Amino acid sequence: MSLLKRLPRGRTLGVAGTVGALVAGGLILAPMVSASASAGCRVTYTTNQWPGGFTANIAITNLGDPVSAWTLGWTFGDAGQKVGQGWSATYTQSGTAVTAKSLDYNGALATGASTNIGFNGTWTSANPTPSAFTLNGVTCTGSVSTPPPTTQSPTPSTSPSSPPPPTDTTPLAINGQLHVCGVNLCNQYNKAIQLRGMSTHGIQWFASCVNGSSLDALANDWQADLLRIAMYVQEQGYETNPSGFTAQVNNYVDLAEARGMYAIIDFHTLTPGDPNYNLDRAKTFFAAVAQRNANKKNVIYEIANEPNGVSWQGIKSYAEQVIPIIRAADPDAVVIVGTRGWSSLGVSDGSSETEIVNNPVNATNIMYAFHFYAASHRDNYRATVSRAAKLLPLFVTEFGTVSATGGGALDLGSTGAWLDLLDQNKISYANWTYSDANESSAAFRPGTCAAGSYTNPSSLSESGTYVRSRIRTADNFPTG
Ligand code: IDC
Repeated sequence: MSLLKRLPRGRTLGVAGTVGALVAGGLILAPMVSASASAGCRVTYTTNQWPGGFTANIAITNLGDPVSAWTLGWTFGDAGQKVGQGWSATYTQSGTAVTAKSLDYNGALATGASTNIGFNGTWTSANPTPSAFTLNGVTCTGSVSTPPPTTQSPTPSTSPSSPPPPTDTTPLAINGQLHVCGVNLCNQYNKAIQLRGMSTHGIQWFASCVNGSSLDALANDWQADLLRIAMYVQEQGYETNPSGFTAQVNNYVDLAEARGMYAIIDFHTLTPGDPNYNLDRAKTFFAAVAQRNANKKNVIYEIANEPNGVSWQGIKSYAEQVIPIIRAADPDAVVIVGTRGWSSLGVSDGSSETEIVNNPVNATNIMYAFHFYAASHRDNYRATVSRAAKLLPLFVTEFGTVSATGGGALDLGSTGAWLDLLDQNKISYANWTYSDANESSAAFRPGTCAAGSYTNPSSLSESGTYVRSRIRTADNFPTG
């Protein structure tokens, strides 16, 4: 894929302006002998706050010897302050004491190197500035030997804590291991990105459309970043042959990886809609795929396709049982949680994103799924996504250009409005389906997969022609 020409669009959380900035600085005695182990750190803690909530952004600079992993500790000034969803670290809180532990990709900090982490939190009676920052147990006071700037400085591009420039131009090579940062998906350079790609149809029915040749077309002709692997659990899916479907999914992960694409492993629950019906299967399946793919950088886990007929509390309970199983095997992967009302953020059940904002899944590095079918879901759904995109990390793991049946007439006006909204908010998406099913949502005309004619323009359906043209535009992944 080519490196891109559009500048990345910056985005900020839609909350009140910066109200607090603290530099935990000062002086300590510099070591007298330069060869002795030295320690020290500087922390800049900045918050945006609003009644009851806040976002904290924390810049950590290592002023001591290089470290390969770090734990930042601090003390909240008020017992009512609580860490909610965080990014770029694993957070634990006990009373007013908080620790943030580094992840695999940001643990190494050379002398003078900086890294940024953050979290969304809540507060009750007061939101005072925290104090007593420590890095690996050493108090962060700054250092007289290398006078720190008084404000956060950007990480130098030569810093050993920054990954080296990519040597290849595929989406995977450029972006590397992904993580959630605020409401965005971020790459190995801690920059917000949007992934655009296609979902398979049910792999129990359309395996003939997922192979080296079709994925060559997806990576090269479509210039896609992403393959979603839709593994139905019912309807002749996983439940009929767990080991066979697990192997099939792993094979597709490898095919995507070899072509520099990300792969979403979609546990495609649909009917019944309560994911807890499949809880034991989910635990078995995700333990296996997370262990097998732990060292890959291209895997994203989607734990329940479209919960329906189930409360948010029921979905959250399911997520809080499945996510730890994934984390135990593959700690740094992004996990996507389905939402109420067929992953409509609750809207199709008469609810809204508020139920999630007020009661988020208790886990870090997660995103929430939103699905739409452009001919069925229009302005009120778009208004919800516009609002929710400022509060929750969203991933459109499935959308159609057609009606929610997967068939019927296309609505390209509505599809265009949707994709513009997703582009503006850097929300990643996958289109239903990269198949030749005899339904208008399919990207290829019937017979294409048997013929292997994926790059023939006449093989594309009307939907495929439009979606390919949107996916093919330059990505402009930021690296600096
Ligand atoms: C549809 C398929 C269709 C299949 C049906 C039942 O397109 O061929 O018969 O599922 O398995 C979703 C679901 C997705 C649906 C799709 C279209 O995630 O499985 O696929 N859709 O109805 N949510 C909204 C629409």
